Amino acid sequence: MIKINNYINGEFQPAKHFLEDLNPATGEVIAKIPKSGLNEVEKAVNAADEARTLWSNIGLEERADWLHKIADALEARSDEIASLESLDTGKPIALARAVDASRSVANFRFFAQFAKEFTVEDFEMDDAMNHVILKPVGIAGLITPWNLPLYLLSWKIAPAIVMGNTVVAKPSELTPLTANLLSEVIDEIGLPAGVVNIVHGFGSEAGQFIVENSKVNLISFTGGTTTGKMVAATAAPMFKKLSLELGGKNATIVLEDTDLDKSIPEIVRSGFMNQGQVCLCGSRILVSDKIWEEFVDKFVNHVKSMKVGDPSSSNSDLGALISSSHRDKVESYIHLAQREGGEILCGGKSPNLSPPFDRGFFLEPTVISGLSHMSRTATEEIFGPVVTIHPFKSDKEAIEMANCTDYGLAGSVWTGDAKRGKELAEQIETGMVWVNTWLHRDLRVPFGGIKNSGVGREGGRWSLSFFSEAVNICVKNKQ
Ligand code: TXE
Repeated sequence: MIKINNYINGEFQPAKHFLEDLNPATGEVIAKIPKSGLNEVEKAVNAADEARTLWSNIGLEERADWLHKIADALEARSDEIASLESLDTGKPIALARAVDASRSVANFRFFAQFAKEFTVEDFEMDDAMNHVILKPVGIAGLITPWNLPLYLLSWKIAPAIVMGNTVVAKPSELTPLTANLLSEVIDEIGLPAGVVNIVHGFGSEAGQFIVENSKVNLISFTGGTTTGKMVAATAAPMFKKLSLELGGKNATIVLEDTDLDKSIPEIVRSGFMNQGQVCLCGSRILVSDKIWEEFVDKFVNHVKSMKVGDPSSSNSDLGALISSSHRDKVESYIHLAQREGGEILCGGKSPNLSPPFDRGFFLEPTVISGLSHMSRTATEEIFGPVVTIHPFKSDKEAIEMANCTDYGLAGSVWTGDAKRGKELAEQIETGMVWVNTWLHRDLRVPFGGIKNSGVGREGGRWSLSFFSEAVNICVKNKQ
């Protein structure tokens, strides 16, 4: 049994009460984590407050060096990050290695380098010069979800601290283990006390207290749209800087001229990566009626060939969902789809696995057709291994269907004609669209959504701008 503590002011501090953390693949308790309340959050905020002056004064170059030290120490523990992430989330180990472990290191390295090269323009007038400088915002409250735990935590901590802010972070109570590893790394390398404070616990308690705290100047939140609304309602009247990365119901548009043999493996990946628990997953597949039968046949065969099981096995393509209640929610959408007239083409139930995995929260990858594109199943975020497929007759109809939900996070277009793909992509109302690829990430580009998928952009200069205050100093040439 792992027992973890909060990391506050450069020390591991126990809380009065603890929560249990489960292995989603077996249902077993694997760790006890602090159930932090107001007291713990206030201690963390005070530590972050005390560290502010020192941290903002040491300068960007030195802060960037600290990011490299964190990256080096994380990289040395990459295998451990992958194992802990797989254990805690139920995701396949190969995925945890390729995506979670490597991106967590890359996030620190990227922002260390990018911040050093980042320049802000000066604006010349006839009789004066405007100098724009970037100052730290202050204390950053960072709240992250369970689907990509260290990947998303590092995506926020790295730009926050390199720009001179100090941090109070709350990882998801469902997946605290790699945040604890990050606390160990930060402690090991001797990052000045109070710069990064990590507080564990429930969102409605520790998370809410961070958002409510008047000393916390900025909130960066990734999670569900309903929680995002609550976070915004608390933070907005206090005029905190706010970035919200929320849910999605992303369309995958497959045109008649696409090479199906090349694109289907990628479209399957976009639907089912991490058991469909990625906000960018393409969970609504819109297919040209000219290739409908061939697509459905090949796509379903590919999905049926995927193996669900032990996340620590390199043979598993899909692992477990995050929790029993989350699997119930996903299953309730499969039942809803049947009531809405959908036909389950494959999956739809829990697989038969041998002990101890028979107690885990597994679900077969599920493909549903025959639903209206306006049905609840096809427009609400399910966040599981469930995709719906729908035929369309024209490009215009594909765009109308793609834009029919309240979400606006991402999407993809698959075609043999990249120019046509880009033209269609421009008409999709989301923050990000891929053409003939999916989740192909350049960390310099803007990341974020519109409509109910969130507010603001992170990534590259958008992160650096969000985690700083731009101040203009206008100097007149002569008195
Ligand atoms: O997210 P929550 P959950 C979506 C997905 C999923 C749904 C719920 O649809 O089914 O969200 O997932 C903290 N004040 N996404 O329940 O509750 C919480 O402790 C401050 C999409 O995990 O939004 C956790 O640290 N914080 C998403 C974080 O918020 C609060 C990824 C996210 O939890 C809080 C995950 C409060 N009042 C789920 N309440 C994506 N876009 O990637 C909770 N939290």
